[in-house]
Amino acid sequence: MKRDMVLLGVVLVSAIVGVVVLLVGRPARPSGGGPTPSGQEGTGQTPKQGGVWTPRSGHAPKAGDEYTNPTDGSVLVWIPGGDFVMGSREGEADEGPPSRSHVQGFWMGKYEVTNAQYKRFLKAVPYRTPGYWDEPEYNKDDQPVVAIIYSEAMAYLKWAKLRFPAEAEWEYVAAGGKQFEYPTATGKISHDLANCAGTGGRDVWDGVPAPVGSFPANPFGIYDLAGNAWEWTSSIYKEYPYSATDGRENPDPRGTMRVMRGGCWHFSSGFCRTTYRRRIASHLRYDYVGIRVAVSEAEIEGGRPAAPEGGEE
Ligand SMILES: [Ca+2]
Repeated sequence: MKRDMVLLGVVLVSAIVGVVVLLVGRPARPSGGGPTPSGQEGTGQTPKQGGVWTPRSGHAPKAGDEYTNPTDGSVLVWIPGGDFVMGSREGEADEGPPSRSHVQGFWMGKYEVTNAQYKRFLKAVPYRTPGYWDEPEYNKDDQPVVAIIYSEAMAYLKWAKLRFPAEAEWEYVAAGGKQFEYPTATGKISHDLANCAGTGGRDVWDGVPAPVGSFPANPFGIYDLAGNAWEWTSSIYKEYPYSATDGRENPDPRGTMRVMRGGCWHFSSGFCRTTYRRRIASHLRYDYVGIRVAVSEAEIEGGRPAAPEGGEE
């Protein structure tokens, strides 16, 4: 069990008083993790299957269709666009005011990016290894890659020809089309539904990340939005209402506070709430922060241009 109680104390106190400044990063340790050819394999229940889609399918993807990104092996699920209410009046002050938001259809990673995938990246692009890369609690192929800073995650995404989900995209999927309070299979939270701090039920991972896909998928067929690795988004932390065009989607990683979503194995389940926003400085490295991928159809080589706004569904 990897617990830095001082760090945990600092972080929890920060959360409680609302001074959410994550001051203490953990440095990466040098290592020489070898590459493996394995792709992305979940170990949990199989969700409802869509079809297999490729840019050569000759038709628009449908909800639940799966596309496998050839570079990194990420399986992505087609999320049909739609409207939803982003934010909440009942959570922290920065979760409101709630506002109606539109999300274009896009592809979202079915699982968190795994260590096996990150090994493929490191084999292709010599790069700094993540923190804890040599430690068996963290470095199994089917665990999510963690302890990477924002710019390292961006380097992975550039190589993979993918991107982060924006905060609005993440929350739209997390709500499950049903305004779920928690981004799980049922909208509730328990150790049968997510890997959060502590154990119980299906959650047998005490203080470590679980293999991706160890819990049931959400209604869109996406795993581990709640818990396991906390997930970087592309969005700079700013007040609501969310607007993709007000500068918060500027990709320059320098000196920014980004939003991460979904809670993690290291924190209690309340942090997994669908609308909970966690700000994190882009240079910080934590052993509970990982990568969720996304891509628009138009960003895939051979994919179709984006549908005009409002004319998609
Ligand atoms: Ca997660």
